[in-house]
Amino acid sequence: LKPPVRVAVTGAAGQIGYALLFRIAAGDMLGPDQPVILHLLEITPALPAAQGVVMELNDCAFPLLAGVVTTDDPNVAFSDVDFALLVGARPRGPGMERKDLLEANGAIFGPQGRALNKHAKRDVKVLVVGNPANTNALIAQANAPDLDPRCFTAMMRLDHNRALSLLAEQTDTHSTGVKKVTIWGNHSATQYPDISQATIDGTPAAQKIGRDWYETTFIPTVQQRGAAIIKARGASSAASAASAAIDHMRNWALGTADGDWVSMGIPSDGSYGIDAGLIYGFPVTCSGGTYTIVPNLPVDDFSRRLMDATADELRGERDAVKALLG
Ligand code: NAX
Repeated sequence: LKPPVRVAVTGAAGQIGYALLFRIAAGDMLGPDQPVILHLLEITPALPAAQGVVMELNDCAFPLLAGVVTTDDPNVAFSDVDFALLVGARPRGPGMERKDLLEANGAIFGPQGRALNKHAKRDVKVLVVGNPANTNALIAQANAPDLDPRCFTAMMRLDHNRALSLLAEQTDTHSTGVKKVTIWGNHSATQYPDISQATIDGTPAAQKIGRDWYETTFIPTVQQRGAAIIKARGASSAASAASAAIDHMRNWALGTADGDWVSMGIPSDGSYGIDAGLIYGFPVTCSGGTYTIVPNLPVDDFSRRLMDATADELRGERDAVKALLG
């Protein structure tokens, strides 16, 4: 076994936390030879519930679980962490405008960014799941000036996995046969699920599915899937969100498969005409613990329009939280 690594999870007593922690402790995220010490961050009133989760974690007697720290102090939660999954966020309340939501979350992700800046390992891998994920990641990053900006990422992987699954279902194949799908932009209804480069069992996806289905069914279904889950379940995606978070971190830490890529929300370097610095969903490959944007993909007019629309939304969110970006 390797020496243990420290993995922080915020919102640990929430529904995604409950689906996530047991899989991390079981080795699904970092592999069967990697012990983990979990750092659970919750708000003070939720600490008793978090303690209940710790009791259950202990009751699993996981071979890879090397310790659990539970706290309501980000300075403790992020001390020496190698990985941080920022799940806890302020949900939209009744009558809350988007601007209020962004600001309420700024009050969470600003201080968490500062605590990461002070206490986390210098090569910490941060994944923001809590919505609005891309802009929350931007806020945390802006408040962590001593960390590499590339330490901060946002989750597009649930959208990516949804797209794989929907394409597989439509073509009567398995999601493992679907490659090179990209979710560009914001984790929101403006995201652009792009199959222009995708293959299904080795055949270009465009030859297997109709353009009309792609534009009028596939794209809106992926964009609206979160709302459809809420309608069906009466609660937002939790196990699938946790599974996507595990996939994101595993690929970032351990690499992506040859001949394929994944979608991650990462700081734009200006690639594909996206403003440098925006946390935007790109197609990436990962190796040796770093991610690289897949270069030189062709972008047609249809794609350009949708990629720009979701970038516009992210610019609007960035402007709305300008005061929190230092
Ligand atoms: P829950 O409300 O079940 O849990 C959130 C937990 O976070 C609560 O226990 C709360 O006490 C805690 N929390 C709040 N503020 C905190 C703080 N400052 N520090 C530490 N903990 C804090 O929500 P859940 O269903 O787990 O969802 C969590 C977040 O994920 C939400 O923002 C949700 O919108 C977002 N999602 C993001 C997805 C994505 O693809 N990026 C998909 C799923 C999900 O909707």
